Amino acid sequence: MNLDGSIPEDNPFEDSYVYSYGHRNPQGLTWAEDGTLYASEHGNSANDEVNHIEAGENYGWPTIEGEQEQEGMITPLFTSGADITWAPSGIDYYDERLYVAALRGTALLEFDLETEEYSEVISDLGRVRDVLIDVENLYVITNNTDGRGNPEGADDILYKVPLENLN
Ligand SMILES: [Ca+2]
Repeated sequence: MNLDGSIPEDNPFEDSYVYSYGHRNPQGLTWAEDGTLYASEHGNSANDEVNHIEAGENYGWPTIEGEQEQEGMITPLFTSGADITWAPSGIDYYDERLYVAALRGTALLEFDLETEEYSEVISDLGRVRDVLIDVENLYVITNNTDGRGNPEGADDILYKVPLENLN
């Protein structure tokens, strides 16, 4: 949607705000410096996803999920698979990597877009709801008091971590 409420002229479907579809429970959006759009999404049971979003594409739900494939539908860049739940929430981009807050994964996950591998870079904070990266620092905020976590006295907490301390 344009900021004045009108439909962008280059949207993929005529007279429609719809940009992409077949999403199940998307929780976060972020853009790389070149304008590439990414989204995090909860699967129905495990099969969580990180997708590269392109105009007019169908991201599969409810026909396919996780690593399943079908013509005309997009299989995610990354999926937790059928046995692992991340419950991915907020997402941010930095230096060819995606950083994703994981509620059930209770970690900050780093997805390397070049090697297509991922790892936990911050853990032991409980449920992580969102992540934001500025020039030199990464911020994560926990969500242990949402009724699904095990809050401690000081929860919830916003943490600031220098990027140079991540790896
Ligand atoms: Ca999907």
